[in-house]
Amino acid sequence: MAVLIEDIKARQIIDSRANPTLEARVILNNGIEVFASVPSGASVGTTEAVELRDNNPDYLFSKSVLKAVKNVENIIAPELKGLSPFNQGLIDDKLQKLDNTDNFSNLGANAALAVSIGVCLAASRALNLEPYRYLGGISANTLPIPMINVINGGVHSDNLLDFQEFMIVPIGAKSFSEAMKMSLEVFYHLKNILKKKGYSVNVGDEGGFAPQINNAKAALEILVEAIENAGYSTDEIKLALDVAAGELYENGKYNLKGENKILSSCEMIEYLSALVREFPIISVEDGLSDSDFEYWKSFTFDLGKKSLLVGDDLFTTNPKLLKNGINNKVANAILIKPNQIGTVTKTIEAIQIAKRACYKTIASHRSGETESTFIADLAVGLNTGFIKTGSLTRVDRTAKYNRLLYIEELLGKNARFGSNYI
Ligand code: 2PG
Ligand code: MG
Repeated sequence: MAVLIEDIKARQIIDSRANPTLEARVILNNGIEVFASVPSGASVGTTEAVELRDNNPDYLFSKSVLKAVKNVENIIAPELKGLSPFNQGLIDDKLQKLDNTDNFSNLGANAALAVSIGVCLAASRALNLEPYRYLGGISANTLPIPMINVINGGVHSDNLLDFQEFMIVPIGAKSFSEAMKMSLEVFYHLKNILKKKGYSVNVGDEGGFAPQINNAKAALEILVEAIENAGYSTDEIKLALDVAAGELYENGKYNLKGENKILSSCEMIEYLSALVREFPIISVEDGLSDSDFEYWKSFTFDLGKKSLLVGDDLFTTNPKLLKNGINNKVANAILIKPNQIGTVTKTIEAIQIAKRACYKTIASHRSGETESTFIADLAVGLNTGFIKTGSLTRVDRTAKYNRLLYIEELLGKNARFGSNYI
């Protein structure tokens, strides 16, 4: 009997920030049923695929996703019923055609992606394969290097830090589990340092601490201290930043309110370059705004040899925007967020384009998450090299790390770790 999609259901569930989000349930004719839910961002790139919300002010602050739920059940499901779940490309193409726009502004990227991931998971289950194996085949053996967001700022917290994420990157680890162990140790030491200095150790949206520090340099100094107190050197554990500069960009300038600085594009480049010179930073994400494209060229020219320059809002996982960036020698790495583009197929295309151009790839969560572990499998399946999925607290974040620990165990002695390859 051929394995076919029998039905697709959807419902509204709750994300880690108490916002509604969407979960699809894909049912196959052999009795297999899988769930797939989608995350949601707070710092959203202007070119992201559209997350459909109901905008009904009388219900859940306009944030409900009941229209998207209906779109799955009334528009998408009837078209996909009877199709093979193994033809991901055809299904994703159908989703795009049904929507009839590039950015899913009709059906909603939340509706489309939940279905797209659901079909992928159902297909892997039908073949009795783990999702990473289904996605990547026999060569999918490499665990990504985690970029762990231990201090939250920007729109992910209510402190005064202008930059959104301060991450530790345990590149000296020999394995993914060792990377987790090293990072946990730094996390405990960071907590102690913050406590001693009288800061709050409550956490922000992505599970990192959100102390009332008001400048990047002070946060970076504390991170270096935590790494050293944990007994590691800054050769073994590096730092990464997500500036999320689009959130700071006002009238052609970067307004760093916490630091009380208003910087031109050139000054912002100089400021970030100085931080990279002073601290063991190996990656700077969205160091400039996505609307500051011309200066991205000088930024890449100046800093691209010393650091990963990661395009998140800059590329929004969009193959066309990435190609344009590559042609213009802008950035040298891309953040991969499936919900920015709306389908598994387009997500994979973006990863492949990046790799062909020698751009590094980082599989990423969103600041509003669910218990889904799909990006962990995506990172191994597509060998992204890196993953960014928040801190070491909050189950919405640790679910992904725990899934990677399990994949490492499944791979046994075949398991490889990204840092051996950078
Ligand atoms: C980012 C992400 C994830 P958000 O900017 O990289 O950390 O945040 O989901 O809010 O866009
Ligand atoms: Mg970002």
